[in-house]
Parts: sequence; structure tokens; C-alpha cells
Amino acid sequence: MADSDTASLELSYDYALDRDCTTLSRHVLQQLQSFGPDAQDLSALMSRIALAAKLISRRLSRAGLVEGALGFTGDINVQGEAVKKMDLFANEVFIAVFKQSGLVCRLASEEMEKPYYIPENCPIGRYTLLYDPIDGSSNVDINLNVGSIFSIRQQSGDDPDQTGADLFQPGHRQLAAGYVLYGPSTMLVYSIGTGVHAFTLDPSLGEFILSAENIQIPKHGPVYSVNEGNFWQWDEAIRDFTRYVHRHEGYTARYSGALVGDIHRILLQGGVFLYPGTLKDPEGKLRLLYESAPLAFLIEQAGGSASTGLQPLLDAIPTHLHQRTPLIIGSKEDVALVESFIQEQSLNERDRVMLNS
Ligand code: P6P
Repeated sequence: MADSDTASLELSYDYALDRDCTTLSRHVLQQLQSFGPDAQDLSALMSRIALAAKLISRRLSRAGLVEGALGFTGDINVQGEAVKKMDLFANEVFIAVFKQSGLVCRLASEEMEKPYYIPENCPIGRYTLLYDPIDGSSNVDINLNVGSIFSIRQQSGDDPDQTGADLFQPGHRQLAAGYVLYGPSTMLVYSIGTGVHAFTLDPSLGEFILSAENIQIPKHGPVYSVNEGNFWQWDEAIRDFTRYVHRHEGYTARYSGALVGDIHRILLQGGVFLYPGTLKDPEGKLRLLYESAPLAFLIEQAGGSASTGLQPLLDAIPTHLHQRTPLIIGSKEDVALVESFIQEQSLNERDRVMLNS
């Protein structure tokens, strides 16, 4: 074999080997360009999240074969939603993974009314994990994509009455955020404030391997993702936006009923996802602390934007753990287009009030 062929082969080996060695924990340290204690903590936290993702991915990939993996538990959670067995399993996985970690003192989950404390980790572990263990669980029983959403915040001050009130801070305060997409492959997409990076689970290795770095969302995209079955319940502004995309070339509707998959599509292809307020749920359906805020953190890190319709999503300050807000998120130009209809409606309303006064 010619020297040049050998050299290029070695190069490809080196590249492949180096990529396969770029695990999540190593990538976090590279991103922080530090081996200090805070960097080590964040690296270890992300490794634990990766472990939780692997355990959940394994269960999901065999759910149809595992006795008792699918279906409902018969309980109703704090959200008023019927709990799936997979919701419960995934919630327990995150708890189990962070026990004995010394890192996380407290977990706040969609599935638990109050924060869950891990006494042996408190007060050493000054981090709180906020998570939706399985988002889109209605898709589990029909074998469609689902996700986990996570956010890491630093505990600020004490929490004497254990309500997690110190967590009621704007989304800018997040240290890390991301999601796991359980699809044809299992992907973990995260940001610690240094861009958005994607890892793909290599089942043969049992490792998440770096598959995309510094992902940038397109400034505009063709996708609009919203449940149009709620059209009758929306404000006129959202209806006007929907009418606009119905009447203009270049838009395509995509909506899976599972937030993580819909957001991942928007991240890669561009466009906008909306879950607006409705007559029944004026604040919308999605929870601020462990769904919208982590996704907004990530999408803004990728060069996109996120809004409640009235303010940047990351400025929103919750008043309780399971607070919901409307969510408009995606490419900057597409989010701005939705907001322009909202602004126009509020101007029209103000004019009407002035005319009638
Ligand atoms: P709807 C799943 O229950 C979820 O929380 C998100 O994953 C998803 O985007 C949304 O609700 C779907 O809600 O009302 O359109 O079925």
C-alpha cells in the first residue's frame, strides 16, 4: 500500500478513534476548558443524565416484549394526566441514577408534586435537576418517538419549607439544559451555554458519541408545528398567523404530539413550534421549569428564539413549580412573525378601546 494510502488510512483511524472517544463527559470539560471542580461537577452530571438516557432507551427499545412496560398505571399525576407505566419507570430511573451521586440534592419532575430530596446528597450537592422523564408518553404505546427533557440549576439559598421556591428564577439562570430523543437512534442534545451539541448512542459501545457540534438553527424554515385541532380555542392573533401560513407558499405542517421530536425537527430544519394558550388552558399546556425553559435555553444557544408571546421565554419567572406558559419557539424570523400578529392584535385592541372611550 502506498505511503499516502497508509497515511490517509491512519488519518481515518485516528479521526474515527478520536470521535469515538469524544464522550459526553470529555466534551463538557473541553467546552469549559477547565478541569476545575465546577467543570468536573457538570461533566459528572451530564454523565449521569447519559446513564439515565441509556436505561430508558433500553426499556423503550424492548417495551413491547417486557411484561408491564406499556399501558397506564391507573394513577393521575399532579398535572391531572393519566400516568403511563413508562412515565413512572423513567421518573424512577432519574432518581436512582442521582442517588449516591453526591451531586444533586433535589429533583423536580413533571411526575412529582413536590421536589424530591436526596438527603445523603444535601447540602453537599448544590445542584437541582428539573426534568420531564418521558415527554410525549402518549406516543409510547404506538412506538413513536418520545423524549426526556432536563435542566440543571444551582440551588441558591436554603429551601426550608422544601417547596423549591428558590427555583422560581428566570430561565437564564440555568447551568445546563437539553433533551434526549428516543427515535430511530437515541440522541442526547445539550448546551451548557457554549453552543448546542448532539451525541448519538452507539449501542455496540453503550456510549453516547459526539455526532454534531455547534448546531445552528436556520434563521427561517418551512415548518410550522402546532395542534390545529385547538384552532377554535385560540386568540385571533394565532388564528391570523395560521391563516397566513395556509395562504403563503413555502410552509409545511409537522406535528407529532411529542414536544422533543417536534423541537428537534425545528432545530435542524428551521421553522416555529407553538403551543399557545387556549380557552381551556389560557396559560397553555407546557410547563415552564422543565419543558419550555430548557428548550428555550437550547434553541437560543443555537441562534433561535423563544417567547411566551408577550415576553422572551427565558425572562419568565414562575410562581409555582408546575407553572405553564404559552410557548412560541424556533427560528428567529418565524418566531418574530408569530409575535407580529400578537402585537398587531394588541394594537387593534388598544385602538378599539380608545375609539369606544
Ligand atoms: P396536545 C405531550 O403530552 C406534551 O406535553 C408534549 O410533548 C406535546 O408537545 C404536547 O403535550 C401535545 O399536546 O394537546 O397537542 O396533544
